[in-house]
Amino acid sequence: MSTNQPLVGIIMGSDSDLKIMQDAAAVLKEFDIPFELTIVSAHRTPMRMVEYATKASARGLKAIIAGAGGAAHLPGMVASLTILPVIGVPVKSSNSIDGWDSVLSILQMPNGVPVATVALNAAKNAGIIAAQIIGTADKNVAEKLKKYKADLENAVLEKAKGLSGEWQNNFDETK
Ligand code: RP5
Repeated sequence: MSTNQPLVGIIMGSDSDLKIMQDAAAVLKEFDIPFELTIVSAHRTPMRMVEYATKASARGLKAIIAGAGGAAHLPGMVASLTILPVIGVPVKSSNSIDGWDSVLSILQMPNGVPVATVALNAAKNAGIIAAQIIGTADKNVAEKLKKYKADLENAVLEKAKGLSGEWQNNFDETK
């Protein structure tokens, strides 16, 4: 990609979320998509959250990945303040009981204000969704996504082939 203007914003409620959220950044790096990453807390820095969300679109971002744990209000509140797609990452944090609190806080949004919620701690998938959003308008990213999918498929086919010698696998052996 030719510009360094961030297209995806990765935000999280605390630096303690970074060990999970860095997986989203790694995907965007892999797809060569410019991004920014910072801490925005819905509860501890509410005014910063409002400023971030309300200015995100005008600043050129195309999607926001928001991660938080426990009473995880950041993704939903950001979604309420922007027309950009918001991808929510529930984090199993130190203040999360078992992860379900984070999942449900992000998942159970009211009609009209969706957050595209990935699985618990699944920041990698959030990065892939963001890449897919960017890929709708960028053919280089779209090509990388096609290759990524093909690599996933080939990895499984190789594993299946590896099993065939030791285990009965009529499905592949008759091909
Ligand atoms: C949430 O509280 C954050 O997103 C984090 O997951 C959790 C714990 O934050 P710290 O107490 O570690 O800063 O708001």
